[in-house]
Amino acid sequence: MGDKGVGQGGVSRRALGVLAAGGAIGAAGLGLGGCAGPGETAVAIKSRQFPKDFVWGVATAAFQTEGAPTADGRGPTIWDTFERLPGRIKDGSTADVATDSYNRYAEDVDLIAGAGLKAFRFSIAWSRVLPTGAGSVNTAGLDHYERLVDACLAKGVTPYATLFHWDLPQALQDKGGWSARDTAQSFADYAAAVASRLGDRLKHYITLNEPAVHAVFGHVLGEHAPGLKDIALLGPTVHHMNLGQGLAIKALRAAKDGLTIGTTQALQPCRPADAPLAFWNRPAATGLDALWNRAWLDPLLKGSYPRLMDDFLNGHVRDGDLATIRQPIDFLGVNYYAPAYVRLDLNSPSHIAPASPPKGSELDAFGRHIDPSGLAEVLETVRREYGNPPVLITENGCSDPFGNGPGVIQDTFRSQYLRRHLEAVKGAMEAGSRIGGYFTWTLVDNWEWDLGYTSKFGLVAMDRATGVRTPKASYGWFKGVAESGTLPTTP
Ligand code: IFM
Repeated sequence: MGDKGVGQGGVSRRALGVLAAGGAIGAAGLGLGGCAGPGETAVAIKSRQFPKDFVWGVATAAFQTEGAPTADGRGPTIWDTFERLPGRIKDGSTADVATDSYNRYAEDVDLIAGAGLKAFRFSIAWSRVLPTGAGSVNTAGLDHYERLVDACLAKGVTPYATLFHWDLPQALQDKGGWSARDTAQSFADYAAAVASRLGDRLKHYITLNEPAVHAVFGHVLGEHAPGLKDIALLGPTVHHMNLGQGLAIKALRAAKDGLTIGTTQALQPCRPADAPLAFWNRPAATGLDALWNRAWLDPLLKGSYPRLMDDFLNGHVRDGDLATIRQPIDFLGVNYYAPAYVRLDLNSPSHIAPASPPKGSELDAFGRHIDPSGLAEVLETVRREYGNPPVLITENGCSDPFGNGPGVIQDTFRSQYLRRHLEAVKGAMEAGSRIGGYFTWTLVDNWEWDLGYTSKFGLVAMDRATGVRTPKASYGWFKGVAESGTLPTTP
């Protein structure tokens, strides 16, 4: 594994995968197919029947699917810039076409409805609504999302819109991006513009998607846009994203009554590597937990930052900020893929270095540890330590083995992965967690950030030359679950 820490330049992509839900590591050499592994993780559940009103859905993001980067006045984003820098994207691709969903949205909605799913989580591209991130609203951009929302409603699919899924308008980045305090207010203004126009029919909002990934991978490790490697940016970026979220929640509520508003966090149990010497690595695990999980949950749900964030945040938190951030939410969105393993690295500014899962762990095609108990663990933490808020699982899924060929259509490994994680969800519900829904990642194989088109998380494969979509076996399996509300014992 890589041997450099968070906050030190040059960390390898392979090492980072275990550090972040949004990161993925190349595992071509592992000889593993998809997400299938050698065994089961025993999760005892009393019943396999989910409540009738449980929300079954699928999640996507604008930059990974829409394409059409200049259509109808869209402004450039940080990912348009980053993907063109040499060597940044594994297969040298861009998302200029992606799944062409800006044009094919109706087909996508048909696929969602055809799978018996009642909810679609997509993201709105900030730079379609405000091409330079602030200032005058681009009506044509909002027209597109109105058409998408109407298409969902016409098919009985409830739209859930994420307002920020990493595609910051480039013009805002040019003024400092999220490390600049003004971006927080611009985000709130953008949220208000969306709700004022669409709030009569778009009722469900998610403010931020996985801000930990954006802050760490984009500003400290340089693996994601905006490609910065400066640990001094961590504190201001974290705080201004939290502040922007608080201001945006207030702005949404001021713009329209009756909205349902949440946030989506990439929660990971942070585990010290190398048992039985794990005690030595425990401070690194505690440190990552503070930075990755608690720096977002604590200010929102408890009104404070973890003490371990003090040095990073010094000088950035003003009087009144914590009250602004602590807004009531209607649900907490939890994205879960794998636990993180870390070790103490005294040479790294953060003292945290990524590490491998324990020997013999079951790994997916990314080298991620397949461990549904990690999902149970984060859900229990949310229940016990954060006042048991209503939760939606807003992402969970796995990739086909790496490659540029067509998607794997007989993807039993995916159904198996989903089934095992849904068992963890059901177990958490039986233990008292207030989980109201589950969105799998994702609908159609799309553009996976720095991995380009080499990883495929979809229930549906796509021929990149023609855009033709072909449902995989997991599409039919998930449809059965959504339509019956019953979790089968197979595959
Ligand atoms: O594709 C990403 C998504 O954008 C954020 N969560 C993790 C997914 C899979 O890596």
